Amino acid sequence: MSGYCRLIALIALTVLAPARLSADQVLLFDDFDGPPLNTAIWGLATWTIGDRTQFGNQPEFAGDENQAYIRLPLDTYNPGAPGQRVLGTEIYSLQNFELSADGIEYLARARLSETQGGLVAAFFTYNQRRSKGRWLSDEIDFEVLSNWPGKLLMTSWDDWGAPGSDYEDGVHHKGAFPTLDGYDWTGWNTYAMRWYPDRVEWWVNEVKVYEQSAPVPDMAQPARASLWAGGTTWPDAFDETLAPVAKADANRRFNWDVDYIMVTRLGDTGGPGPLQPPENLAATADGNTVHLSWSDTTNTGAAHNVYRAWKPKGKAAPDFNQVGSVSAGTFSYSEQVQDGSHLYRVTATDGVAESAPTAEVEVTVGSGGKGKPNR
Ligand SMILES: [Ca+2]
Ligand SMILES: [Ca+2]
Repeated sequence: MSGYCRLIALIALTVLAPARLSADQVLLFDDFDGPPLNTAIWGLATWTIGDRTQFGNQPEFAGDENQAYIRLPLDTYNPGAPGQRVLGTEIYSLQNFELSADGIEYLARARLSETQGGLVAAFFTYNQRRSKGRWLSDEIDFEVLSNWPGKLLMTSWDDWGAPGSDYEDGVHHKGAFPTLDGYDWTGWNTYAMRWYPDRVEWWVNEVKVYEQSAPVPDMAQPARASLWAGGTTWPDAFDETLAPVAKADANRRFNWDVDYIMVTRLGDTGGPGPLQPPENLAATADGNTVHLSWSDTTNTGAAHNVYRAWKPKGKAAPDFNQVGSVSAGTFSYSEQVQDGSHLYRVTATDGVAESAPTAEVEVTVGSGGKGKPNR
């Protein structure tokens, strides 16, 4: 396709593209309003994590006057490995959610009403794939480490396990562990991870508390929640007093309570609207100089492209070629042209997208007659 035809195609696409005003779309919602766990939505982990937690515990349901919720328990007595591993719980959505242009939000309301150290209570995403003999994982996390009142760990991962992967390398792993004003993980809080093509945001109680532009996962991700015991290889999360016990009557139980989990494909209503055509395009001639002017009240900060047409005899539609552009804040354009009649139109552009064109204006210079191709 010649550049000329490509330009026409671009304009046609611009005109035909529908306004992008999609609303949020809920992809998953579970209010955990009573047993049993909906196994059409959720799986239960059975693997081990760290060096002393076995998953496979059974969630329970509870409620108070305000809400019903699921409890993800951790027992220090594990009948499958007494005195060896505690028995934790992880639920994970069977559905993986694809990243979309306007973002995916993973939202949960949860509490860890415990004061025992060594617990890791997580709301997160995780997926992995096999590549060249390695497992590569993508992940976004909220993690409450019960060793640290008032703090919250937020991390993203991309292709973790690829050659060169290292903690805080900014490519495969990066995170933050701030103390948040007024934050108390022993009470109910909402936790939202917003996953965009160019960044990840972490929101607590509808306030953005952290954001980073790398790493950004790209694999489709399920929603997950878990409670486990940090291992000796993770000193920030480890507490030796949270130890596996050998006898059932010595068991202690801790719970990560989750009121609901919701996954939403975000609409684009939060961003600027699509570019609109400029208005009031007018043309005057002074000798062989054409002066164009227009106004633009809707595209703050946009530049403008100027197009001129030559309409060969017998051709149904004029062929417009871009002849110039002006930077933001300029609403006029002048040029020398050959004798003839010329058609003009103007678009707004932000450097990526381009608006539909204005209505055409015609101006005749010199002795008139048909204009010449402007190439
Ligand atoms: Ca990846
Ligand atoms: Ca609920």
